[in-house]
Amino acid sequence: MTAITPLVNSLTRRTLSTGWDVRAAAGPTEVGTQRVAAAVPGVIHLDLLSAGLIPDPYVDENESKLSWIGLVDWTYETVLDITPNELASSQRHELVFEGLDTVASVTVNGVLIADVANQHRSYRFDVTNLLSVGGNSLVVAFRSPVRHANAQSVALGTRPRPYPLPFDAIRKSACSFGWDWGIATFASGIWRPVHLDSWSAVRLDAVDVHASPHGDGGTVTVVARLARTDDIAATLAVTVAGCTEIVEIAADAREAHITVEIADVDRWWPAGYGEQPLYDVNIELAVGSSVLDQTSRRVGFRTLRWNTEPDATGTPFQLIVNDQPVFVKGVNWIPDDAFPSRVDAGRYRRRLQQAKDAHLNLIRVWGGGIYESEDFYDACDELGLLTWQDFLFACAAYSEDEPIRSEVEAEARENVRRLAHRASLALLTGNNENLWGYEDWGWKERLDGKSWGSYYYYELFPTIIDELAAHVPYAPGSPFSPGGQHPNAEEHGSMHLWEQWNRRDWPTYRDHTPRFVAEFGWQGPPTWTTLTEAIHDEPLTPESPGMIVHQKAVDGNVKLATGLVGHYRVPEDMETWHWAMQLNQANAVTCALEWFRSHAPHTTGAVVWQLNDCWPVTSWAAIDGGGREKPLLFAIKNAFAPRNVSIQPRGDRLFATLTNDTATEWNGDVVVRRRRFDGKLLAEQSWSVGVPARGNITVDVSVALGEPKNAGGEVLTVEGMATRAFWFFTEARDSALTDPGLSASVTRINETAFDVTITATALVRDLTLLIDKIHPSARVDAGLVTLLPNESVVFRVTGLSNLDADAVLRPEVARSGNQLVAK
Ligand code: BMA
Repeated sequence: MTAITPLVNSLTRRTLSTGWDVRAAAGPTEVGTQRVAAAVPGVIHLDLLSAGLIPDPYVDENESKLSWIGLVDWTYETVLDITPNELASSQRHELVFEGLDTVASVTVNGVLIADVANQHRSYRFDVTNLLSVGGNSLVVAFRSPVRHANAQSVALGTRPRPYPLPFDAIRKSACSFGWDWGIATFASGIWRPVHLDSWSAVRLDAVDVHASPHGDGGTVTVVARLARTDDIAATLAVTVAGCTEIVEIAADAREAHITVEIADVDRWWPAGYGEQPLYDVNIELAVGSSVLDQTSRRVGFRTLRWNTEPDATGTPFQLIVNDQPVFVKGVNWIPDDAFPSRVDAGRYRRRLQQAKDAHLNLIRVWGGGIYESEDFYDACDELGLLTWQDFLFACAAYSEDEPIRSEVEAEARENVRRLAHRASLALLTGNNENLWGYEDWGWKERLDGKSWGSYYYYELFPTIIDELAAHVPYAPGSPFSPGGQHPNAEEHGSMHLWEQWNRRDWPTYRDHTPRFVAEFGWQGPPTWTTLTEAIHDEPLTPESPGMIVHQKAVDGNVKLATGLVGHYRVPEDMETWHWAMQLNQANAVTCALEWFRSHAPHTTGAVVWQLNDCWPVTSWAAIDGGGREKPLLFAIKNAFAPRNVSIQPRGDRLFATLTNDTATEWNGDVVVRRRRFDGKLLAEQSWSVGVPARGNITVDVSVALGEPKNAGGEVLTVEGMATRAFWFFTEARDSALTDPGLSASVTRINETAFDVTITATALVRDLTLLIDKIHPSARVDAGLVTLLPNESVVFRVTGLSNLDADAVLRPEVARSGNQLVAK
């Protein structure tokens, strides 16, 4: 028993976001050593940019002109004023860094308190004995991440990776060294908030919360780990849905457990399956009647598992939420900005809402980026977007030696803890493509016995998850096959399909019936506005200097062109080239998604590479670096509509698949018609169909329709039940598409919204409004619409205050496949 009476005032948190400056301390600085005001959280590029010392890294050829920044040591400093009362009123003062990017020493009043080198974890340092009344100097001195990574790579032994710089030898976002869609920034900075926590007696150190439903009710368990300055008895109270449970904590206890039973809870469901009720779990640590520390978590009640029970055709990878199988309509996510500190809650919310509006239900956070922020996960919980977070390892072999080994363990523990309570969290995976790389990319010879990361994926991560969050599903990698099969085996687990983009054409997606596709995709340029805001080449061509800087894929432009020529000729003028490549991107992914979806439940999900971009670039993204929607997003939206019909070839026959991703049966009549492009009906047959809830039916539609007499001038439709699919008997380039003869009328809906009705006199393929060309912030709700002669479609255009029909009808705005064919 301690005799003294400890201070029992509550923890105060002071956020240290002001008064920082930064200067070059060593290295090839091109801005001298002047002090510049620094944003915290932030990174050096953004500080130099706001000081007017560098041009925008995203524009023209600035990327390479700014690469010196990554070779410089940057020192951040501030003065922390402490009042006598502040100093005296708490027993303990701790500096909390939520994130330092990346290699830094931290000094308080001239005393070195830490050397750190991991972007992916937070730090808490006891500075009680270093602070004094008045101004206290706080210095965070970053060292060049490029030089550090190079030195580490030599010290640890260099290992196989797809890009020249050793991103694998430093615990820093891999893509900050550049990627096949990413600018290399080599940023340094205090990229997440900094606080001073002052407290006495006892505080909450780590809190693990887990919500699980059973029957109509639910259980919330809370395990709180405590930090103490004093052995003092305390109480822990947990309140959720109006129910409170309290436990006594003995004076020497370091841990407390509470279970709250709730009689009635509403289940959390993924988007498209139900609502997303969330419950606040409020946790209070008190001594007597004084609350010393408190925190909260938002949880949802759902069960979630992946079925990997081998079946007749292999090993499924099937998501089951609340006992309901879920067809995964997914996208891969990369950092939404190469400087992630400037992505705020609103931007996360907008981006994820765009995903939800495209009927997506899962977001995979790719392992070459970051552990996403609380704002990201909050939005996913609220929107019903399931999340899948990779541990941060991508496309490379990683050392298992110190100092990397301990850093990996620390970051994994912290991030498992941080994310485990999330209703949206559906999966953690060990890495991106490393298991596959080890098998197929010649690593074994290169490594010659050196470690490559298998310890992390097969031992460390499962052990940590078992200890801290046993309810969270885990797979050692993406792709991964359970049962010791080749990691990218089509019949087992998850698969990445890259041959189509890299070497084969997109109709060959139909050569594959994977159990689950976790990555596949096709490149296309950003929207015209995003492209021309960033690239000012004169002339602007696919190969002009700025365009090349903003195309990072190996042989990217060659693959774009070879991937197009089977379908459309490569246009000569830039603006038509831009449309052709965007259209081909959309068509490639449409082909794949409709095919994969038609094979449900053999195939249980498709995750498109990739939703977003981190800067303006030609890439696989559906939403570009300016946040604008590319035609690909409409391809995803159409293919993933809750109810849809598509037509595919299987063998020498054509089949229509009706897919019903709703909870009610879908009944009606569908009519199959073969028509001439001018509309004349050549053959027709109808069926009454009943598509079960969450099910598919596939119908052979070749029956009785006969062979086309003029393949390039006929089209097959399957229509009815408020949906329609088209099948063309030849590639568009070989078809008789003509000028569609478009006319338009515009109706104002409100200050910033219009309905645009477009009518086509001739058959039009993939009619799409490149609406950003009318106004940079305009948006349209649909795209890639095919119309038969004399049909109309209504587009809702928002985000602009004036719109007239002539502007919409400009050929560079109202785009179609016809424009790429018709003379
Ligand atoms: C996959 C991804 C990324 C890459 C993409 C496109 O391998 O995991 O590494 O950007 O392909 O090449």
